[in-house]
This record gives sequence, structure tokens and C-alpha cells, in this order.
Amino acid sequence: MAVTVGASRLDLGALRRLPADSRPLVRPGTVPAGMVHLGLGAFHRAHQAVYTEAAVGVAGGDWGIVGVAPRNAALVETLTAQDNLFSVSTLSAQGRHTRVVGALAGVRLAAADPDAVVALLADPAIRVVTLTVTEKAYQLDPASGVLRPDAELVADLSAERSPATVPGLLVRGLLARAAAGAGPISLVSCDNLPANGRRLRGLVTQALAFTGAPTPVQDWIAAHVGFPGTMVDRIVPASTRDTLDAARQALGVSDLAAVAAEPYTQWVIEDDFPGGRPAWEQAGAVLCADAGPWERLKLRGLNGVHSATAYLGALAGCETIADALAMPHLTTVLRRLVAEDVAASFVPPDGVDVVDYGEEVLARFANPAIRHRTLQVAMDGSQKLPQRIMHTIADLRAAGRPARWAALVVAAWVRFAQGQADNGRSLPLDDPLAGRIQEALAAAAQTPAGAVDAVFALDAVVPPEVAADAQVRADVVAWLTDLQRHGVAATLAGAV
Ligand code: CS2
Repeated sequence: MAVTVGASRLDLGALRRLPADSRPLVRPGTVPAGMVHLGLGAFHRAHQAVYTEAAVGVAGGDWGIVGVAPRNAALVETLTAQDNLFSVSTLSAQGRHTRVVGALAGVRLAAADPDAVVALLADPAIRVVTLTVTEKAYQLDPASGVLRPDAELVADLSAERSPATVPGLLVRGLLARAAAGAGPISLVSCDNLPANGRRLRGLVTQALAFTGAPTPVQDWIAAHVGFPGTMVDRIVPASTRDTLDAARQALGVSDLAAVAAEPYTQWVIEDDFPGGRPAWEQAGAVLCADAGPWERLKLRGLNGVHSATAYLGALAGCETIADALAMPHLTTVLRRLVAEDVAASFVPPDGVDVVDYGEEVLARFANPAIRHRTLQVAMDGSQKLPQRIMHTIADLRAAGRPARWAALVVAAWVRFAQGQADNGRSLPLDDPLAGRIQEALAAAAQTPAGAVDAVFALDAVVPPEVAADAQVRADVVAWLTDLQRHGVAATLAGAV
């Protein structure tokens, strides 16, 4: 991102000149580090950093966060120049509020000094590690959770070297921690993976086995490391020049690490912290024994609906999620997806009505102040679709129910992967499996059925019971035929 010049910079010295309601909730630089966070993207800054700062503000504790960016050198440089400070703007139709967050005790660039990150993970002062590294960084087969290490990860696990991947950093860090007997720790996945705590535990266990670490070391890790599952929620689009300009206006100084987010925020966390944790419940988080029902609610009832909006919207030429929602009939279709498919696919948390939840989600998506690009949400579909849509389909079919609206989402994804919007514009397939998906589509018969069969053969994405389901296949083929022949607008109009 280009550097804004002219205004003076957000840093410790600028704090006292900020409007009173824009100042941090803790005195930056005074809270010793107790946590490491991997993945310093916009979502972390507007979510876990905000909760952690608020928790420390109310209840205290040595829970400063050392933020680790795997590769983003510019962001680490920016935050270092800003004394680890950044702002979060909360945006809605009613207006905006900008506040500087003082949760970060330091920042590191893993690519520049991986060994420093390994040493941090082995430091007894660090007792919690949170992660927002996106689905693909786990290197797990999205449908099954089996480890599929790339060459870098194989190298990280095969010999002692400075790790180049996120799983490599975690495993080398835990081995160093075990060797140092540095005490218990929890690794907290805050990514939108299914059963993210169990997936992360599975990743660490499979990766450790790969290293051939001695059994007592593996046993130490199994006994001393918690893997709480979480449900995380807040819509935080990638920052743009507008985000930075608006932050500068609100603060009177420039903040090149500014993020903007919707007002809504939610965090449900399984309380598995053998080394202790911040008092996140004091900041509004829900600590519980099983986050599973909350996670299914969110992955299926929000993220699945988000992906539906992104693929149908991008095909119809809409730039943002809010623009897509303004398309005639889309909200009707999304309501039916929630009411007929999502709500019937799982048992929600006690006291939650899935249809009401869906209404709130649609109102959040329509927030005109959040310019969330359809192409951003459309990214990495192969990593997202299993937990967002395929599991809905699998559970409905196992209960003998149809999955008609969920099948529309799969068809929209296939058409998106075919690479052309209804207006003829080409659509980028930004996905770690892009090559495999495109090859499969190119080799297939050039008919809707041919495309669906090609995609259903990708077992990393489509679970076997869904791939083998003739009714699901027929539904997806029928929707894809409509989308190809008539486009999104007419398909939606004909569907309701
Ligand atoms: C979105 C999510 O980009 C995406 O795929 O569906 O980032 C979504 O905005 C968050 O999960 C909301 O909590």
C-alpha cells in the first residue's frame, strides 16, 4: 500500500493529542507479553487484539501480545514505526468511531527471524498463542483434515532448520518448549475451520509424528498443550486507501496500519487454558465447554451465506457484498438457504433461533459503510466450501432431506471457477487449488454435467458421501445449467 505523507504519524508521542475517546484502554508499552499471535492481518487487529486489550483494561494481567506476521514485512515496519499502535474504526450507517488499540507489546517478522519466533514459543512467559493465518496455511486437506504438507513444510519437519511455514514454526516452537520444560500453553485457532481446535491439534499431532520426535517429547506436548476451539466473528474487510484516509481524519495523525470493521463482534472460546488466559469474558467473550454448536451456526449461517453472496454477486458483476444484496430476489434466496437448508442441518446452541440469526446476518451484510469486496470473500473457495456448504449438504442428506439451496451455492462456485461473469468479464480464481480445479474443468466434457463431475472428483473439497449422491449431483447440474444459460438475475427470479 502506498505511504501517506503529510500528517504526523501515530506513535506513543501522539497519544496525548488524540481525542479522549480515541485513546487506548491500556497504557501502551506497559503490559508485559504473555501471548503470541500469528497472522497480523486486519481481522486479528479488529478482533482478538480488541478483546484482549479490553480484558486487560478491566482485569489486568500480563497479557500483552507479541504480533507475528509470517511474511508481511511492510506491516511490521509500519507497526514498529508506530510503537506497535494501530486504530480500529467501527463503521455503520449511523456513523463511525475510531480508537487506537494498545494491545501489542511487540511485533516480529517470522520470515526475517524465524528462530526468534521459535524462542518466543518456548518462553515460559508466553502461555497463549492465537492464530489467524487463513484456512490454507494449516496445510490440511479441507474436506478430511489430513495433513498435506508442501515441500517447505516437509523440509521444516524433516530436519532441524529455521522454519519457513506456520505449522513448522508451531512444531519447532513446541519441541523447544518441551526441551526447556517451559510449562503449559494453549494454541488457539481463530480461523474459520471446522472444529478448529481439534483441527489444530490434529495438525500438530500429525506434524510431530512426521518429525520423528521421541515419544516422551510427544507425550509432554500432548499433556501440556491446550487446543481450545473457538467461534470468531466480525466483518473486517481488507484495508484500503479510504480506510487510512478516514483514520487520519478521525485521529489527526496518519495510521498506516488502520483497520475498519462493522460494530458487531462475537467470540466463543472453549475454556482450555492450562497456562492461564486473559479475562476475555470481561470483554464480552463467551467461555464455554464446547464451542461446536456456535461454530456450526457461524460457519453455515454466516460464512456459507457470505460465500453464496460472493459467488452469485461476483457472477452478476457486483463489486461489494452490500451491492450484491441489493440484487432483486437474492435476499429471498438467501433466506430460503438459511431456513430450509442451514437451520435443518444441525442443532443450534441453546436459545438460538437460526432464522433470526440469519436475519441479523443479512442486515450486517447490507451495512453500507462496509465495502467488503465479493472477490475477497470468493477467494480460497476450495478451503472454505467444505465447512460452509458441504457439511450442510452432508448432514441434510444423512437425515434424508433435500439440499436444494446449498446445491445452488456449489453451482455458483463451479461457475465462478469457470472464470467468466455474466457480463463476459473474466473472474480471477485466487485459490491454492486453482491449478487442479482449472485442469479438471478443462479436461471435462464442456457441459454442466461434465463440469460438476470434474469438480465432484476433487476429494480434497467434496466429501465422498456428497460426491456419490445422485440427487445432489442432479441439483447442482440443474442450477449450473440455469446459471450458464440465463445468468444470475434470471436464475434467481425463476427460483423464488
Ligand atoms: C468471509 C469472512 O472472507 C470470508 O470468507 O466470509 O472473513 C467473514 O467476513 C468473517 O468470518 C466474519 O466473521
